[in-house]
Amino acid sequence: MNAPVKIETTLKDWETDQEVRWCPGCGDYAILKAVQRTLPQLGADPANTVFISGIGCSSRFPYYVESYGFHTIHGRAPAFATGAKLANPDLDIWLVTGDGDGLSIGGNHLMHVLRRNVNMQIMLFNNEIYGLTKGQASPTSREGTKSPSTPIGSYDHPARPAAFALGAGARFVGRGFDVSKHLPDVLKAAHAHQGAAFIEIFQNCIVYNKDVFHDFAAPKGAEDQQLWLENGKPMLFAKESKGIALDRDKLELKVVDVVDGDWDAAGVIVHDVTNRSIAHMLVEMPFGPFPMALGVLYDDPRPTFEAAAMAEKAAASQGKEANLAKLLGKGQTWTVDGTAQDPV
Ligand SMILES: Cc1ncc(C[n+]2csc(CCOP(=O)(O)OP(=O)(O)O)c2C)c(N)n1
Ligand code: SF4
Ligand SMILES: [Mg+2]
Repeated sequence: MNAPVKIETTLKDWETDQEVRWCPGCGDYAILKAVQRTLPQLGADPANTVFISGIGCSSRFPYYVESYGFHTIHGRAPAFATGAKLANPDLDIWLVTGDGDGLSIGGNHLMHVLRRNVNMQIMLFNNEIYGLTKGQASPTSREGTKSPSTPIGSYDHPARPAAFALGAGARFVGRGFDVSKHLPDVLKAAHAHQGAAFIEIFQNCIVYNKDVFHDFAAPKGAEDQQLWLENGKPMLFAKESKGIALDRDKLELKVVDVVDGDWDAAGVIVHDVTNRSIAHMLVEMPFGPFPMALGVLYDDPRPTFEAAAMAEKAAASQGKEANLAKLLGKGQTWTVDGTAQDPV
């Protein structure tokens, strides 16, 4: 694999001439801008960058980024992305999926790309609804969600995308939301991670599930409900008046008050992105009693799938000459007598 060549681009270089088909005011616009702003900062090369999506409003994303892209089939972006990565490990791949695409029909595929640790950035736009098909409940819809498929209210217990990713073996789990000014930082951290980097992005579907994240993601006034995690920094929120501590008897997280800025005395823990046990607690932390955990929740790389695949291929073919005829003639062979019409 070659080291990626960094090139200079601007936001404009990543914009396409395609007509954007999202509803006016959809959170997808803000995510698109965040990505288009981040790519130049990464030194990304449009000729080496590929956006691969499934089906959904979110999955229209590749049309709007001036790079290579595949708008594939429902839930199958991970399979296409894995194939592309194996064919050319130098490609910089961004996978775009939705809560329906990635966790309903594509839950199985998403699980495997994560556990295999194929090196790519995986952005799951979570709007807790099927947007494209006019607002049916999705696996992340809250209990009680009224929708065309759940007219009296959903009684399913919702999946938590970040918990799913961590449980599937992801070595990077990040979270952000559409209009957050910190989203590019989460994207940059995901890009720096070697391996499958999973980012859950809360996205406002203003038509079918308006403002479901407003309690922590409203453009103004919700900051106190956001816990932005930074490696090596204490877990503080609400203007540093509160923090997250570990209840050592129950082995669970709790919210504590911080008096006079003395977070240490309050027992607030310092974020260590490599601590998998704490990461499991952070992804499960219920919003309401707790703030929403955002930023880089977990980041602890291990060797990637394609590196292992390339190494095995190189070892298996070392000192050998490629000979397809020999390969096909190897082992048991048969001579077939007769014909289909007159079998022996
Ligand atoms: C095989 C198949 N089954 C069902 C559909 C219908 N379908 C299209 S998009 C979608 C759900 C998309 O939801 P999500 O991934 O959350 O994307 P959003 O539109 O919310 O961004 C469904 C069920 C389809 N296109 N193909
Ligand atoms: S239906 Fe919802 S998710 Fe889809 S484009 Fe409209 S606002 Fe966005
Ligand atoms: Mg959705």
